[in-house]
Amino acid sequence: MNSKKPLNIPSHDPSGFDVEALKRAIANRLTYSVGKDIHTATDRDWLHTLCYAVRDRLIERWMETQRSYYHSDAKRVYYLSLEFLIGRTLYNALLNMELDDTARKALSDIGLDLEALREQEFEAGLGNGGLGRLAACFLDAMATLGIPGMGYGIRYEYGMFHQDIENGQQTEISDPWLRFGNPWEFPRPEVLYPVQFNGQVTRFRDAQGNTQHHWVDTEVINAMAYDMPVPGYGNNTVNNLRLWSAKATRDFDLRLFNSGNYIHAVDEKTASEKLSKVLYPDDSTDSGRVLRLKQEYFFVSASLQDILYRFKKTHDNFAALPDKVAIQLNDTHPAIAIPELMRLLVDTHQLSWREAWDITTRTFSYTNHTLMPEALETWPVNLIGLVLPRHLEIIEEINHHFLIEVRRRFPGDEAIVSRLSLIDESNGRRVRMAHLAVVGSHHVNGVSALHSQLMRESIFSDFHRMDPDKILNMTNGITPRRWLNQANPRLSKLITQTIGNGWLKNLDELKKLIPYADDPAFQSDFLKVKTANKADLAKLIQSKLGFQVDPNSLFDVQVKRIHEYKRQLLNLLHVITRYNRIRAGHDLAPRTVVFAGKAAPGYARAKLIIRLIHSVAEVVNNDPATRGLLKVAFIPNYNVTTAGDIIPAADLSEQISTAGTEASGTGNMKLALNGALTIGTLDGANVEIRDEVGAENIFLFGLTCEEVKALEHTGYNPAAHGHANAELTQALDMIGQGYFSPETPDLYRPLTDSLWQHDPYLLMADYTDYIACQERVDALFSDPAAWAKRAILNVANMGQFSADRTIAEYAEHIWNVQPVNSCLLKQKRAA
Ligand code: 26Q
Repeated sequence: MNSKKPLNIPSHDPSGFDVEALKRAIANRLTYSVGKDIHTATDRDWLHTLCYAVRDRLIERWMETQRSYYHSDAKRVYYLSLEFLIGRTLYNALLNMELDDTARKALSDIGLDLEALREQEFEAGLGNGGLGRLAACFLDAMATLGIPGMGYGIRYEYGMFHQDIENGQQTEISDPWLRFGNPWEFPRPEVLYPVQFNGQVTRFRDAQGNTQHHWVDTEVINAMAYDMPVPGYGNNTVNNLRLWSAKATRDFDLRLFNSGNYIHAVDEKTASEKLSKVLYPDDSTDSGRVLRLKQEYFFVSASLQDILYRFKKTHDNFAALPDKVAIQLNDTHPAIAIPELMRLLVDTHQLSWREAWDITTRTFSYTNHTLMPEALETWPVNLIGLVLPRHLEIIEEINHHFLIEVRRRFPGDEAIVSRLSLIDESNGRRVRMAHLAVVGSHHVNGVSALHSQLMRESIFSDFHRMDPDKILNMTNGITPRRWLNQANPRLSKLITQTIGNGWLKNLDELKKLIPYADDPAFQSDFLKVKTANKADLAKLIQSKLGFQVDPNSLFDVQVKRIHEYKRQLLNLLHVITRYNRIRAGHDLAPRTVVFAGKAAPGYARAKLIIRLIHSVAEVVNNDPATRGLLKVAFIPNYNVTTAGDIIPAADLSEQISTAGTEASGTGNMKLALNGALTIGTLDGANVEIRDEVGAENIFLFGLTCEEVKALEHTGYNPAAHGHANAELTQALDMIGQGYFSPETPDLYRPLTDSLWQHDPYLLMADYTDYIACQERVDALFSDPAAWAKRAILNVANMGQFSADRTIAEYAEHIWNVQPVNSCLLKQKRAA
């Protein structure tokens, strides 16, 4: 092996892109990879066969892309994220390679159905929600723009839990997505890095009189790489997502096996592999578990070792690191990378502190996704001292240098020193990970214009004073390939027939639809598409929930994690108000209110909200007095796949968070891109959606962020709002007094009590305006042409929210990277 002699291997069979070639590939893969024949192959065998045949067609492009990055010595971007919410891969890969029709034909020749096979695939649900899905959209956009980007994360054995509803209540079931194997991953057993934990730091002076630090007596766990290809759309670029899996070390084996207690030894070995076992299912509260900290360091350490190994293949010192490497921290979850890079440069590679700090701060940048205090990550100093003792020393040294600078800038102001310190001394000593991330990064960004502005004014205002150029805005975006082309084939086809397919790579081309907004023929085609999508969703609701909904009713959709600040309860107060009005004889337009979303398993109030939605649905859906004018459907297990089923069928998109709480939102963009009108507050990216589509094409209501602030200042009295509105009182009384839970009348009292007494998210203050706004929605919906016009204008003006735009901004303003064109392969394929 590995002889210096040139190897002599014939070139591999070319992987053809026509129907006959794909059929032969399927035959080969069924036999030689799956090991079955047509008599024994199960549906899953056929799925895996097809995945392998498709994957084969990615591999040459993948290797060629990686070779071109290497040969051009291009600057690379590494996106470090504890979450990648990828979803299913098969159809995405087919569409991005423009192989969907070929595959459909090849399969149908064989006697198989592509759509049926697609449904068999498990989704890679390695994320909680917005932040994880954003990472997946960014990978798609980087590949599509030809940017040398790579994702690093954890190959969780169990992704986001599966949500079941039993008696109206959420139960969590584990998600063993790898049980039948993952045809998209390439295990790289040779890419294995040791990661240390615990132990202690020893110090000594070397011959030059410098203090050296050794981190010793550690427990070591190996990180093994698994690679997943990330195809760009129609450009032959295939980037890489590298996920780490924990493996016990050999050393571990020998040490323990020799101790004579074989069973105990195997137990210990398994324990060390539990690091990559499961994704933490909390999306807004810090769970504070040691295992979570270990997960963070585990994947950060392996990723940095890998990044430095790749860099050193073409460089013999680290001075050029910031010119060749940009590392983006997706929230603070990977922020421990900052002291880790310092440790590698100073302790392992003997750079001076000054040189190392200069390199580190020119390499990292950090994205903040929340302002909510309970979601800001902090770790007890003692815990870090135990698990990562050398990192704690480095964090303290970073803080020491930083606070000297703070004191120099603000002489005599000890208050600002304690506010800015990386260590919070106020309740036990805790490391503020966000401060570490800000201090160690050259740029920090928020995810919508409003959010970035609030960062400057609130949590990072002192940092902003120190360095006004550090905080940037990079408004989030979504990939139109998955969220329009893949999720909504009917609308995609109509758009492409009308304006060509340039929108897939340049979403601004949707503006060409503007002249059609007033065209009755186009309006009618547009409404037909929407109705067909709604009929599909109605079928899904019938099969999953067992009742009928009317595809001609207005589909009112709120899909997102269940959280008090997102105010699913406010939506429900409208549902109840509507129910009461119908019972009182009002003639209201038919509505189907669709909810979907998961609650964190430990978030009791969010779970109670899910239960209340089901209780209300039970009453409303079965009361003949509603005359079929109102239905409530909670679709279980919201994930990337069900999002793709629901979003294309929405007429109305509920984006109703309390102003100032939702950093950006991305579901708002997905729904508008699919022709839903937004009802929303001026929060997160809703503000920019309004700017793009025009205030006349969006339903805005509620307090603005300034008004919220003012109210909190003057004192807020929720009960006053309650007493001032009889319908609100009535709805709250029904919830609180057991109208929807006659067997347990007090069940929902905690929800209503909290609204009357505290109402931290100001539902009571926004209720009246919300109801009035819903009346405007009804009025417009009664005029289909007027509605269609506004929905078309929403689609036409969504170009700004392509993840391609977002990534182009990061590339220019934060990463300083350029696209690399893999010309070689293009020439080869053209020939
Ligand atoms: C932290 C510590 C311990 C365990 C878990 C966590 C944790 C995990 C996930 C904290 C937060 C998250 C996820 C946050 C998230 O999804 N935020 C959303 O990010 C989107 C993308 O920027 C925004 O559009 C949303 O507004 C924001 O809520």
